[in-house]
Amino acid sequence: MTEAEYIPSPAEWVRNQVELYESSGGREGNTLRGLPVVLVTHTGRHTGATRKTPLMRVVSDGTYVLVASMGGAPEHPVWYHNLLAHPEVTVRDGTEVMRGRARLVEDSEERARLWAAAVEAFPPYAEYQEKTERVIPMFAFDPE
Ligand code: F42
Repeated sequence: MTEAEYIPSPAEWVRNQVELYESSGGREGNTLRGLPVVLVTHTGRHTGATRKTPLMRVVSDGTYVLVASMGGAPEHPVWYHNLLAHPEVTVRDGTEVMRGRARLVEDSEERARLWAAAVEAFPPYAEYQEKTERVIPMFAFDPE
């Protein structure tokens, strides 16, 4: 099977973070505002291309939580739609690379628990939720 083409993010700061994170094998470029970041590699729902998205590292009882906050923007980030269409993703956490499925968190109790973990890991998520009318979606990722 041939590998899908990789299309870097159009946002320069994001593209640079992905490049540094990967080229250093996860040893550099792995934080934002001093807090840890993971790198999610996924598939574009229309292009089928490989996409790479850095997100804050949120882990609750071994489950990674992927928070589609996009700074409290009014629309969901594009990667949210990609993950719904193609849930098979890779998560890089520093030097560790894990494959698995991203599952949208829908259960309200689970959501409350994982949201609390997310805000604890990265407090600005709470401000982002206040800034937007959408309910910020989250995916749960359990490594295979
Ligand atoms: N974003 C978050 O939402 N949560 C975080 O915790 C977070 C942390 C973070 C840490 C470091 C960092 O560098 C960035 C961080 N970001 C975080 C920003 C995040 O990495 C994304 O840049 C942001 O969420 C926006 O995601 P996006 O998927 O909307 O990205 C835009 C800029 C983008 O790449 N758009 C592409 C484009 O060309 O416009 C779309 C690419 C794409 O996936 N296309 C699809 C395809 O088929 O290939 C089709 C899209 C469609 O449905 O039409």
